[in-house]
Amino acid sequence: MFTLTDDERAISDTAREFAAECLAPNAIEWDQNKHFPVDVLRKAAALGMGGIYVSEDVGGSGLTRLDAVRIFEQLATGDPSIAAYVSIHNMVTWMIDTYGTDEQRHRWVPGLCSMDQLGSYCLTEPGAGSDAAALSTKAVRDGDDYVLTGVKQFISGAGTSEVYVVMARTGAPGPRGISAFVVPKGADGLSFGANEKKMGWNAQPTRQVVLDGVRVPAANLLGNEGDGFRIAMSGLNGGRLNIAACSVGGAQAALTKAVEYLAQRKAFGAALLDSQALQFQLADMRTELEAARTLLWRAAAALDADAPDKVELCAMAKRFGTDTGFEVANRALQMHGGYGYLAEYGLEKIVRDLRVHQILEGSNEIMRVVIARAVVGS
Ligand code: FAD
Ligand code: 2MC
Repeated sequence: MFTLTDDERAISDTAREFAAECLAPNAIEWDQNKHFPVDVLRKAAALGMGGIYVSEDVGGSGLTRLDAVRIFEQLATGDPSIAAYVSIHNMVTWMIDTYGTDEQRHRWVPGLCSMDQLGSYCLTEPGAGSDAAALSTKAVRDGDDYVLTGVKQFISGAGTSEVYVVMARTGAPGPRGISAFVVPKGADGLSFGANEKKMGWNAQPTRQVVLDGVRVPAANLLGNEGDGFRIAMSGLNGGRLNIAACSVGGAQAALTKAVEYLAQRKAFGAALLDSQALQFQLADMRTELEAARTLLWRAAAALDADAPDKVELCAMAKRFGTDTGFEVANRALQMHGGYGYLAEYGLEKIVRDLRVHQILEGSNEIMRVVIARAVVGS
């Protein structure tokens, strides 16, 4: 697992080169102008990144979760916000590929893999975030259709995306009363809130998705009635790994910048890099990132193998990778002194982008809930 084959190395190198050429040079400007670079996303898709672990018969790349975390780490060295959106899009695409009928797969997945159509994942509501099974958006069967009514909160890509996977209640309270639907952008009654003003992740939109009697054919139901929560959660296992990979990649870029900066910055008659106090900090940052990466690869291998402990391993990797990534990036900012606080150095943007990874795709407290349940056996 720790020695990459030539193919695996080539996949990771492709993502790193794409990040260096197409993401990094624009990342600060996209953040400042809140620009969502859909054209650049399509370039990533042309390299196979729109459906990384999606079947090849519908346009996917057919790679592993281990490949995916390496790709997302590399993408995030150029721009964590864009890498994270590509991760969410991949989660949506995988859910339709995995739980859709052949007809659904052929209808929706090719356009998602090419990123001609973007995808959004709609679980959270104003009144149900961490306690996702308490969601109240309703889907009522009416003849050959379902009619969806409710509000989804904080939806990444919303307004721009063409394909929305929406979790809605078709049955009793609790997780087993939830179903998953594919809702296309043009549906009557579907509208979007304002683009939220955020601390980070400014290069991708976050909006409410408002469903006001949205009618979709019953053929848009993914799986069976009542399967929606499990579909949503199984999508998130990989999503959590990818988000942690984005934290590791963002933090690695910050660490690289810190080493370069300390080498050229003089104080007290020498380069700051000569200070052993700072060298020890760099050593710890490198070590902690390597530990996060190692756990991430271990969890990705468990997901690939469908191991019995995959859920808690994904939660551990998400909790540890996102906390470590944020701490390392924040220390790299500190090493830049006042310049770390200026936008043009790119450090403060990485810190702002990585902060939200500790909150979303299941907050790090919820990751502890998941891990603790496995530890105590409840
Ligand atoms: P709450 O659930 O209200 O939690 C508040 C605090 O209490 C948190 O710190 C939480 O960890 C803590 N807490 C809650 N329960 C417990 C407990 N049992 N034990 C200990 N602590 C607890 N959602 C989507 O569905 N799709 C998206 O695309 C999406 N994108 C997002 C993009 C951004 C920029 C943001 C900010 C959020 C996004 N989310 C998305 C929503 C995100 O998943 C939720 O914000 C997150 O799950 C937390 O839910 P909440 O905000 O309602 O917080
Ligand atoms: N993988 C597969 N199945 C899972 C699962 C997982 N990670 N987590 C739960 N399930 C299954 C579980 O096995 C059970 O199945 P069954 O009905 O067969 O028994 C079912 O789902 C219900 O699970 P629980 O009984 O554990 O449900 P509970 O209500 O106790 O909550 C909890 C579980 C707290 C872990 C869940 O609500 C959760 O993960 N909350 C966080 C929400 C979240 O992650 N939101 C992210 C939104 S997306 C986002 O932020 C983006 C940026 C895209």
